Amino acid sequence: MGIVSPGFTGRRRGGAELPPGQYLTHEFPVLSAGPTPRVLPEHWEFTVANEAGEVSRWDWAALTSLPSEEITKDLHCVTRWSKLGTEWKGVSLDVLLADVETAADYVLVHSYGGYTTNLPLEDLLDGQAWIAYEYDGEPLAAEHGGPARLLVPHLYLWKSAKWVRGLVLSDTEDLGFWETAGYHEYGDPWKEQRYAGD
Ligand SMILES: Nc1nc2c(c(=O)[nH]1)N[C@H]1C(S)=C(S)[C@@H](COP(=O)(O)O)O[C@H]1N2
Ligand SMILES: [Mo]
Repeated sequence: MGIVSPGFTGRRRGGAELPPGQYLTHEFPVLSAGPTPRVLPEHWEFTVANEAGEVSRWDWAALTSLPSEEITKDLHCVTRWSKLGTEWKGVSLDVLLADVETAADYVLVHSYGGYTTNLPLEDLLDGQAWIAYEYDGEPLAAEHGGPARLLVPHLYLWKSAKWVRGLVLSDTEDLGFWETAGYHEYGDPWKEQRYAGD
């Protein structure tokens, strides 16, 4: 005879509940819409352009000399896998955007290789997003976005642009690669915002 807990609906593991429609994996699948760009750290740069077109730049030495954080986060991919407790090191977007003058509401994230994704600027602030360059204590592997990727784990993982090269801040919302193809413009896994209109 099984024991059924009344009212139990979420699947729990280590106290964490999975968002609706997700399953747990211990793998770290690679999902890339094209070939893996090979960007050497010495050729890497990250730029932020504000709505006035003013550009701030960081090369690899500048990025890695900024204060970094070690963070542990759950990842939720729209293809339904979730991976819990992943460990990263990176620089908070709060640090990178501190001196950027802007009143913009939206961001289009650009990657080496041409991938783009959009999100509200406020979702990059207040300890919600990082430019991550280590995974599990090692330099971030190229197939997972190395040398550095955006990590914005409270949204579906397609928002976490691998091989990130810059942000363009804007008063209007321009859609990125998957958002243009019919995926949700925001992508909250807890609200199951997979496709436009969800
Ligand atoms: N530049 C770039 N970033 C990207 C993608 C991509 O194709 N290109 N795929 C996105 C998608 S759909 C997912 S699920 C995650 C996968 O990250 P992973 O390959 O490290 O698991 O990267 C996201 N970031
Ligand atoms: Mo994805």
